[in-house]
Amino acid sequence: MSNAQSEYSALSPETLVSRLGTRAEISDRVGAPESWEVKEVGDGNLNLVFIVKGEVGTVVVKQALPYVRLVGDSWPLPLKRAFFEYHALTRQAQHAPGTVPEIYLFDETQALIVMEFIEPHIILRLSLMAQNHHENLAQTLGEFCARTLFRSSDLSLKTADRKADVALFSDNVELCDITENLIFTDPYFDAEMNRHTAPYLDSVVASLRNDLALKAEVQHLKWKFCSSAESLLHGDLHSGSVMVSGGSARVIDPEFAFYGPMGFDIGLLLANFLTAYYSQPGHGSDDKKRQEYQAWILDVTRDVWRYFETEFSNLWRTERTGIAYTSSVFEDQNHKLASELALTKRLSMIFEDTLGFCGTELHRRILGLAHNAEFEEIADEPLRAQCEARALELGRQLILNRAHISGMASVLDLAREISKENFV
Ligand code: SR1
Ligand code: MG
Repeated sequence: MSNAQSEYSALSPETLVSRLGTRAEISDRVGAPESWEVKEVGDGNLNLVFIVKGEVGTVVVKQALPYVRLVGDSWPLPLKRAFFEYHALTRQAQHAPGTVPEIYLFDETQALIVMEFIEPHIILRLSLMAQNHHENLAQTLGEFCARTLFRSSDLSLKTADRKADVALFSDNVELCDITENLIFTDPYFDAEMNRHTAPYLDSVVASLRNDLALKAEVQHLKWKFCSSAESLLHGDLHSGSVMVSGGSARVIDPEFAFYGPMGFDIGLLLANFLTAYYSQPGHGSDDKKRQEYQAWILDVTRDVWRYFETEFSNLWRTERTGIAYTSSVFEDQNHKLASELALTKRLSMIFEDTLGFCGTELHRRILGLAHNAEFEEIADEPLRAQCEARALELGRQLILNRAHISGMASVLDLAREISKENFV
C-alpha cells in the first residue's frame, strides 16, 4: 500500500481519520474522511475495534494490540494474530460463503483488518441474555462448522495445500498457548489468574479440582487439542463470536484459528448455549417465559449438532476428494456401505471430542480468567453460584462419560436433570 506506515502504532478515535483517511479501500465505502465519525467499541479481551461511519456507509476497523487488553501490557501478545484472523476469514468465506464479514483491507504492519459492518446484528451472547429467539440459528452454525471443518480437512483439501496451510497456521503459537493454559490447565488448579464466585462456590471448586479422573481426562483432551491437526478451526467459537439479527447469523473473530480437532469448535459452541441455559434463572423474573426460553436453547443446542451431522454427511457423500477415506477403497469398489459405516464411526469420534471440549469450556468460564457475561451479570451471588455449580457438574459428567453418551438426546436429558439439582 502506497501510504502504509512503516511501524506499528495503535489507533485511537482521535488519530484514525488522519491515519486511514487516505485509504481508498475505506473511503470508497464510508465516504469522504471529513464525514467520518469514529467510535471505539471493543468489548472483547484482546483488541481495539472501531466503528467508522460516514456519509456513504460504515465499516469496522479491528486492530490488534501488542498485549492482552483484558490484563494489560504485563501480558504481551504478538500482533501477528491479525494475520491469522485475516487468513482464517478468507478460508471461511471460501468454505462457508456468506457466513463471515467481507474484508476490505488488511494491513499486516498495523495489524489491522477493515471489514464489513454487519448491521443491525448484535452479539449472540447479549441476545440470549435478552431472551430473544432466532430462526435458522442452529442451521447456520451447524452448517458453518460442517463446511469449514470438512473442507479444510484431509477429507477434502489436496494434501500439499493442506500441509502448507497446517504449517502456516502452526505459527499461531501464542494464541494456542492461551487456550492450552486457560482452558485445559489453569481451571484445574488454583492458578494465579483464576477467579470464581467465592465463597459460595468454594467447596464445589475444591471437589472438582480434587477429581483425579477428571484431571486426567482433561489432559487427554489437551493432548488432542495440541496434537490432532484435523481441520482449520475458528478456535474461539463462543457466543461472543457470533452476531445475530432475526434469522441471520454471522461468525466473527477467528484470530485463534489453527489446525486442531474438529470437535473443538462445536464443543465450544454447545457449551456457550448450555451456559446460556444454566444462567437463565438469573435473568428475568417471568418463570414461564424463562422455562420456554430454556427449552428453546436446548432445541438450538440439539439442532446445531443435528445440522452439523447432516451437512457433514452430505459433504462426505458428495465432496470427499481428499486423501482420507478415499473413494478408491470404498465407492469405486462398490463398497458404499463400508463408506457409510466409516462415516458413522467418524461422526461418533467427533461427537465424543465435542462433548469433552464442551465440558472444558463450561468449566473454564466459571473457574478461570475469562468469564461470561451471562453468569457475571447475575448480581445475586448465591444464585449465581447455584447456576454455575450446575454448569460445572454438567461439564464434569460430559468430560468423564463422553465415550458412553449415546447422542444429543442424552446430553439434553442430563442437562435438564442437573438443572433441577442444588449443589451449593
Ligand atoms: C486472555 S484472552 C482470554 C480469552 O479471551 C478470548 O476471547 C479467548 O476466549 C480467550 O481464551
Ligand atoms: Mg474474540
